Amino acid sequence: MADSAFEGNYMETHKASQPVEEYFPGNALGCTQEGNRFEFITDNGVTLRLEFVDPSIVRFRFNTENRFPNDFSYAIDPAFKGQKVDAKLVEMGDAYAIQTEDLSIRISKAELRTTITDRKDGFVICDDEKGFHWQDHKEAGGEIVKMSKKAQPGEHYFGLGDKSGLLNLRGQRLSLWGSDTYGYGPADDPLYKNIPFYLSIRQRRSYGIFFDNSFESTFDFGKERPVATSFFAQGGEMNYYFIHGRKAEEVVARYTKLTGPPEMPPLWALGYHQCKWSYYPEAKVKAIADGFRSRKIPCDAIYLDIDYMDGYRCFTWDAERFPDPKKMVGELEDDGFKVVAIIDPGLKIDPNYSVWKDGYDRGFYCRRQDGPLFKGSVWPGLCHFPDFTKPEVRDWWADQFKGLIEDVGIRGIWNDMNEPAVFEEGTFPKDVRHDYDGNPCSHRKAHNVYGMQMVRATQEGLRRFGGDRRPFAITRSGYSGVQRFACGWTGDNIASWEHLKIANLQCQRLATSGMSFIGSDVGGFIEDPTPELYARWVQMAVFHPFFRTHSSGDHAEQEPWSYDKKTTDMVRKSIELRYQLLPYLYTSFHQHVTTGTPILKSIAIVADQDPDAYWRGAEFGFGEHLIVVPIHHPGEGGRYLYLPNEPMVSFYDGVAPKAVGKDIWVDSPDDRIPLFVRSGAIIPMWPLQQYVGEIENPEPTLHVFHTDEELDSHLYEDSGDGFGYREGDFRYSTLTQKGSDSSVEISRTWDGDFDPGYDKIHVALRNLPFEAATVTVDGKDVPLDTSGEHPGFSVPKNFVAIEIKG
Ligand code: MIG
Repeated sequence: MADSAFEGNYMETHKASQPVEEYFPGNALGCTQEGNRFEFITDNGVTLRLEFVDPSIVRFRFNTENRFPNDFSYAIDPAFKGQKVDAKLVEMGDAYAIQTEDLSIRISKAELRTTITDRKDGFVICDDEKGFHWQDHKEAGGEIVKMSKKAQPGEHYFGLGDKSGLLNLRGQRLSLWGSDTYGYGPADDPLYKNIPFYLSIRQRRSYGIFFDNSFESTFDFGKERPVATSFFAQGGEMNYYFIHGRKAEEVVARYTKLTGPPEMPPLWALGYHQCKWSYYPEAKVKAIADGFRSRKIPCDAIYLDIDYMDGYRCFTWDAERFPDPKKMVGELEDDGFKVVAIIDPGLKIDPNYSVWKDGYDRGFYCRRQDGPLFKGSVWPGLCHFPDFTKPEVRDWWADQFKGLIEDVGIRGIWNDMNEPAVFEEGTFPKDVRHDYDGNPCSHRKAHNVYGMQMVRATQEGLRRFGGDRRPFAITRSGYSGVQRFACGWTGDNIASWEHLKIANLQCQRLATSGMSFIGSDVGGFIEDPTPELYARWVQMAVFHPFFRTHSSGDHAEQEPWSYDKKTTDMVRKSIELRYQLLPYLYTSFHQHVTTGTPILKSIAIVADQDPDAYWRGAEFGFGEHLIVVPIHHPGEGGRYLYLPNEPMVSFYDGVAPKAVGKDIWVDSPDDRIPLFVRSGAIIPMWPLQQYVGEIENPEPTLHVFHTDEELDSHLYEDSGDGFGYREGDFRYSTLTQKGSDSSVEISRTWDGDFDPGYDKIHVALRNLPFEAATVTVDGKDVPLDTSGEHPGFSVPKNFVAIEIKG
């Protein structure tokens, strides 16, 4: 029993001296098949339900009482479509085998242990060690359900949401129990979000495990015992999905589809955002806005933190600080600013506060086990907390947004403290009751989904009162699938170089865990950054889908111009690059939405066949064709870095790196970080704007990076807001470049019939290795313009073929 003392041992901390008894499934008595579903029963009363969700996803559900509880999950996307799979059951002497075209799943008759192999070459993909087992949860009832799989040689683990340590999880043990962790460090765990999904990468093969269980859970990647990767939860079912993929990126995409990608965000939300705890009164908010326009630093959104409210009462305004919010928001809108406001879950207990009173009268607040309402202190003082796991409560919460959104014109809602955080005890006591959408339970089960259900209700409010606008919500906490409802930020970090690095790791990791629309508090929330740190952080965050500076009020100013002129100029230049890259980012977002593919791709995912990439953390892919490498240390005029083993060039000057597939030194001046682009890529960019929509129908420029081979790139266009894109009002172009040392051919096809409104598209040749003698567009000769920064030419918006000859 030596190893059982660590595996999810709830008793460990409480009654360490008591021995823990572990139970195992016993011997299979038989197996039945019904279409995609197989059911095994054992002589020990254990049932395993194995179901093919589609050819690459297999669900495993174990029950120890021969009686499965209601099958309900907040994570699985209701829009996800399974697929029928042709699966055959074979009985052998000591095992059963289920065979599909791709996979063979062997289930041992003793203890129901699973071995998943590739049907074609017999490669063992994933193999149970102890397999399913459990122990009784003496205090709370039910079981601590456990699974141990072999940690295979050469196998590495990624994902698990917002963890702040090394990307590669092999050797780590981490837990999921959403926590408000002000000023967390690299060793702190758990943090805010709860995403029980991990990705296994090994040469030749990847797979993922999604443990859909919302109780507190723990994942041990060979820390206690190097031979085993285990996961377990303090209650509920052993209910997990095995997700197969030949490429690591496919596994992430499939997990993201299973739990649901987000919808397209409003395009402005991909611009730069400025936040502070707090900008008030109105005059201050306007001065900040003017600060951007007068210095010509692009910005799309400005934030109101908790001080806009009347005594921190949600859905109210402080009448002195903001006498006419509608007018203020309107004036900011005229100047291209969208206003985002914060909201917290706790509602102040105050009979004169109508929102609290209404929720109280309707019985919408969480109660303790024996009946009384749960009370906890947050900013407004003692509060009650809505039970967001109840559909009627979510509907009521959504209704509260009429004032902010429809009447005042607030464009986005920032959901804070939704772990949920409570000052006294950190969070709710474990006995607090929740509806869990008609599956009543305690806080032990609902804690990790509470924040997600809050943002779900908030998003509904944005939809309900936002007219034709796409909802924009932000969340601090969440469970798998939360990406359908909100983008996220990584909470209360610190203005330190270590935290710049942590922000890089966290954003990559969250993208690996289905949440690509993610960013950090740029510059750090706590304390104030040096000018150099701030500039380096902005340079990295240009490549984080959610791009927002935020800082706490008790520290220094943190606007792009709060430092010296050199820093302001560098920051401006970086934010300008972000605005120029918006069509590329928007295209990546579309790919994320339609296929689930992540926008940020850790280098281990990009180079999943190269073990040299598995322990790296700095380098990451941004969209289809860019590789970004932040500078993590002060005073560094360059760094060692690794690039995937494929032809690429520097984005800045089109020059090839010294080598790919191994460490090289790359210079990096103060005003930019290393940025590489795959040879053959076509990167769509926009002219500079101070905010999205400043230029009506901006004409894109296609930046063409030469190749001797062939490569596809894409451009997605739609109206930038509203829902027409769902009905085909978009245009998704595929641009194929074929090149040689004396010619380039670009051909184009597209889906959708969106008319982008402009006339021309521009082409910039970034590193043509020969002198162009002729340029032909759709059969007509076009003159080459060599007067600009890059040689180029213009083409009609509906061009289909370009030929350049030397
Ligand atoms: O207890 O609203 O993480 O971004 O500025 C602190 C005030 C509450 C925590 C958030 C932070 C926000 C702050 N909030």
